[in-house]
Amino acid sequence: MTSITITDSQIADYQKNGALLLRGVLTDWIETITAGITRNLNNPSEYASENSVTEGRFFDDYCNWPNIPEFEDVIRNSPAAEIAAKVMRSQSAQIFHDHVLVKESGTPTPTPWHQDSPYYFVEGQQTVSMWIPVDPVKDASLRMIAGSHRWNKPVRPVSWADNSDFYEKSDDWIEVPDPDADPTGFDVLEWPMEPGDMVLFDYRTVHGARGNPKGASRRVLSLRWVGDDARYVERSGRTSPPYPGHNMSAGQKLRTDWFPVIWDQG
Ligand SMILES: O=C(O)CCC(=O)C(=O)O
Repeated sequence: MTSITITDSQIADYQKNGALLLRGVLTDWIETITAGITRNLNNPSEYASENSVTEGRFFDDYCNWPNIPEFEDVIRNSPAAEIAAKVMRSQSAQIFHDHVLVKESGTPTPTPWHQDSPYYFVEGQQTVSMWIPVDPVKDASLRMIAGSHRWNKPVRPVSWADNSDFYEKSDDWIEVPDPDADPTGFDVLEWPMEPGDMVLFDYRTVHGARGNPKGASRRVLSLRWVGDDARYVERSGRTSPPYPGHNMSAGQKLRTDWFPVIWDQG
C-alpha cells in the first residue's frame, strides 16, 4: 500500500472547519467501490431504505462491509484508514461502518441538514466520515457548515421521514439550522467532485445535500471511522445504526471484533 501525503495545513483545515476535500486519493479504488455499491443495491440489507418523497430514487443502506468483499477490500487495503488517522490526529483508525447513499438522476429529495453524532452510540473529538462519490457530482455534492463541529450544543436529531424527534426525550438540542434561509449566517463548504476525490467531515459537522437533477446518478460510499479517544455512549433510544446485541457499556472503546482497528501506529 502506498503512503498518502496529507499536509499539516490540510490537517489544520480539517481540525478548524470539521471538513476537508482531498482530490484524487482513491482514484485507483473507484472500480472496486463501484462494484461494491452495485452489489449493495442488488442485495439490500434489513437497514436499506428508500427516501425519495416524490420522483426518482434516494436509496441508503449501511453496515454491510462484512458481506461486501469490495468494501472490505477498500477498508483494509486502500489508503482510507491512514488518511482517517492522519486527519483525526489519532494513532489509530477503527472502522465504525460503511454507508451507501444513491440519489438517482432526477431525484429532487434533499438530504436534510443534520449532524451524524447524535444518532450514533459513539462520541469523541477524533471522528471522521469519508464521503466518496463514484460519479462526478456538482449540484448534489455534500454541503457542510464550517466550524459546526465546535458548536456548544448538538442539533436536534429528527426522523428524516417526518421531522419528528428521533429520541423521545429531546431537550438538550438546538434547532436544525437553515443556511439557505440565512446565507450570511453560515459558512457553507461544498465542492464539485470527481471520482477518486473524497470529502472528510467530523461526526459533529452539520451537513446536508440538495436533490440530484436529471443527468447522472450520484452514487456514494461513505466510510465512518473513529480514533483513539472515541468511546461508547448511551442514548435515550434506538441509535442509527443500532447494532443489536453489541453488549458495550458507557465509556468503553468500540469492540474490536465488530469494529476492527485498521490503522495503528501506537
Ligand atoms: O449523501 C447524502 O446525501 C448525505 C450524506 C450524509 O448525510 C452522510 O454521509 O452522513
